[in-house]
Order: sequence, then structure tokens, then C-alpha cells
Amino acid sequence: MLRNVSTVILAGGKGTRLEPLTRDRAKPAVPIGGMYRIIDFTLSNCINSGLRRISVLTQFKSHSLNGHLRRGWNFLPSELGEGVEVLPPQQRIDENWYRGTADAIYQNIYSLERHRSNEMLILAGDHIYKMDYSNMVRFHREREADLTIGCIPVPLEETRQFGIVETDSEDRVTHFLEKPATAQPMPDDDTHALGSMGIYVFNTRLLFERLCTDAARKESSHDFGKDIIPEMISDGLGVYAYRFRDENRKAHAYWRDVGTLDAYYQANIDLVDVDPVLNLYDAAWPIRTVASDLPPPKFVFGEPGPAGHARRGEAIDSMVCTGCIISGGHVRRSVLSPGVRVNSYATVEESILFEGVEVGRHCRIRRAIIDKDVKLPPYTVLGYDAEFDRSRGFTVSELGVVVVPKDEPATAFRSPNVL
Ligand code: ADQ
Ligand code: ADP
Repeated sequence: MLRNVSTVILAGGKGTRLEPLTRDRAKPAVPIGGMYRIIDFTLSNCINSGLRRISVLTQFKSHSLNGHLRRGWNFLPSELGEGVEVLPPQQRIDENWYRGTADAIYQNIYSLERHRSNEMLILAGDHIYKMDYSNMVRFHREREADLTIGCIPVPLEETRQFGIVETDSEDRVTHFLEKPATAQPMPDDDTHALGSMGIYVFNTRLLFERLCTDAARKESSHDFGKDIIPEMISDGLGVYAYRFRDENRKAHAYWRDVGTLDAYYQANIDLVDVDPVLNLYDAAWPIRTVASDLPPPKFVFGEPGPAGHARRGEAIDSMVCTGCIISGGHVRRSVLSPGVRVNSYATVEESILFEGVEVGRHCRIRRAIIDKDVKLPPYTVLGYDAEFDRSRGFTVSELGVVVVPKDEPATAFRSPNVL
């Protein structure tokens, strides 16, 4: 059913609000859930939905993303026209970097035309969710739509972050506003408006026509939400809203645009809930990633300290990846990427530790995100005093999550005078 659909994943946004995690990697390449990268969710959705022709448009800081795609996502048979193809900016049409999301597709139009698809599914590389796109394509065909927008209810106070859609009773979009300060609630829910998930099914031919017209316009920002969609609606084309629902739970589905540090942090912590809405252990919808060849995680009864008492190395309500060694330390409600060490008398709570992080003896870590390969010297305290954390140069999010950047040297962790 999806043979004539080609998929484009926009993976080029700067991700400035995720700094310092995006200091030298693109947002879709930011690690999440211990062993995944953010883009693994969208790519797994594609494979699980039966989509086999996938182009990933990269732009900024794509080295880490390219490496990940090459190592983890090159298993489809290219001789059958299947595969995950990376399209870096080619500057074939225009010497500028992409000016907006529509421009990113327009500048790759020659490569994408080769797919001779009927429909093009446009996705984002920075969303956390599990979705079967075949239902959305089916909806698009049944309505004989020109464009179908994937939609989900969003709280009224967050309309500034989303495209907001109003529909008639047949799901046809009557109004679309990109990131308005206020919006009308949905008829059946007065606390939510209908938000665009930024994912689209277009009829390919029509999409290319609209992109060529848009590209010639000086006054356009060359963006789907700001330009292409509102113009298609005012030109009377068939624009429809497909409501993304969780068929199993009969509830609002889980979907997160992890645009801010707090949203990113929460999406990780959601995964360690005892009964998570987005369940990674659901064999019917596997999330794939690069396979690790590290040894199994190991839990060690730590060495006795000066007072003679040893501590159990343990992790509870947590996800602990391969190659980790928890030796006499205590981990709670946290996510540990491969190769993390937690040493005796250390506590790690509600934290996200990236690959290769070492937590020295007697450290106390709470509500922290610690980037790759950081070695915390013994007695480091993080996440207990936002002012102190800021004074050492660390980023502290609005909701008080402290972030330690990649390769931060041990000298950055001077301890408070009073422990
Ligand atoms: P935003 O997410 O704010 O809103 P945008 O920053 O344009 O929109 O990013 C959309 C996607 O395209 C992201 O995956 C991003 O990484 C990527 N991207 C951005 N600029 C790019 C470029 N120049 N080249 C390649 N890729 C690029 C959009 C919609 C809203 C909708 C939200 C939902 O505009 O209507 O509500 O997504 O998250
Ligand atoms: P990150 O900090 O996001 O982990 P890395 O660049 O260290 O970024 O690694 C991400 C991916 O990039 C990995 O899959 C790795 O194989 C690949 N990679 C890293 N360094 C290189 C390199 N020098 N040459 C080729 N691939 C690399």
C-alpha cells in the first residue's frame, strides 16, 4: 500500500534551545533513552509502517547524525530502490543554506523526483512518538486530499509553539495559523486546540508545483507552516487534518516535540515510569538503533569504606545500558547510556547520563543531564543548588535541570564549601 509513497525526514533544524547538547551534534542525533538517538523514533515508525524509501535531509553539524545513520540504518536493499538515503545540502539550485522547511525540500527536488512517488510523506527528525503512518496515508487517499496534516490536541497555553488548525465537521481545514499567541479551543475540549504535528502527506506533483511557485517569491519565508499551508487553504485546495490517536489506549497519544531542555529531560524521564505511555518494551512496535557490542551491565557490591560498611551497587526505576558498571553506587529514576560507571557512595537520581560518563565516589547528582565522556571527580554535587551550578558555568533549565556539556574538564566541578 505504501509502495508509491516516498518519505522525507527533515533533520536540519539548529536545535538552539537544546544547547549545550546540540553544541556539536544536530538535534536528531541527540541521545535519548540511553541507547537511542532522537531520529530513531521517526525512522522506526517508518520501517514499522512499511515505508521503505526514506530520504533524510541534513544540514547543520551532521557528522554525528551521518555516522549514526550509516552504522544503524543501512540495512534496506538499495538494489530494490529501498533505503535510508542521506541528502546533505547540495546547493544545486541555490547558493544559500536552506531558508526554511519548504526550501529544504525544494533544493532537493531533483533527487526526490527520481522516486516517482504519488505521495510524499514529510516528517520531522526530532519528535518522540510511535505512529503508524499507513493510517494517515489511508485517510489522505479516502478524502482525496491534496494535503493531509497530522494533528494532535495541544494545551491552549502552548499554542505559540505549534501550527494551530481549525476544521469543519468533515476534518477539512478551514483555518491554519502558525504559532499564534491565542487560539480557539476545539469544539469538544475547551482546554485544548488542535495542533499540527508538523508532519504532512502531500500529493507529490502538487507539492512540487507549489514549491516551485514559492521558491520564486521574494516575500516568502519558504516554510510549510508560514507559507505553503495557508496559501493552499486560501486557494481552496483540499487540506485535511488527520487526528493522531492512540488506538490501544483510547486516549491522547504520546507525542513530544523535544524542542527545549525541559521537554527533552521529561521525555527521558517518562521512559522510566513504571507504566510508561510510550513503552519501549512493546514487541509489536520495536524502536531500532545502532547495536552495541559492549558487555552486559554489571552491578557490584562496592568496596568497604573507612567505616567498614560496603554498599550495594544498585539501580531502581531506571534504564541501564550495556557496558555500565554500578559499583557500590545508588541509581534511581535515571537513564544510563552505554559505558557509564557509578562508584561507591555515589547517588544518581532523576538524571540522564550519556555514554562513558563516570560518577566518582561520594558524588550526589540530582536532576542532571550529563553529556558524553564527562568524568565527575569524587564529591561532586550537581542539581542541588541552581545558583551554585550556574556559577560553575553550567546551564540550568527553566525547571531547574542542570546540564553538563560534553568533555567538561574535571576542574569545572569545584565542590561547595559545605557538603
Ligand atoms: P517547528 O518545529 O517550530 O514547527 P521548524 O523549526 O521549521 O518548525 O522545524 C520543522 C522540522 O524541520 C524540524 O524537524 C527541524 O529539525 C527541521 N528543519 C527546520 N529547518 C530546517 C532546514 N532549514 N533544513 C532542514 N530541516 C529543517 C513545525 C510546524 C508547526 C508544527 C510543529 C510541530 O511549522 O506548524 O506545529 O512543527 O512540532
Ligand atoms: P556524539 O557526541 O553525538 O555521540 P560522535 O561524533 O562522537 O557524536 O558519534 C556519533 C556517530 O558518529 C557514531 O555513530 C560514530 O560512528 C560516528 N563517528 C564519530 N566520529 C567519527 C569519525 N571520526 N569518523 C566517522 N564516524 C564517526
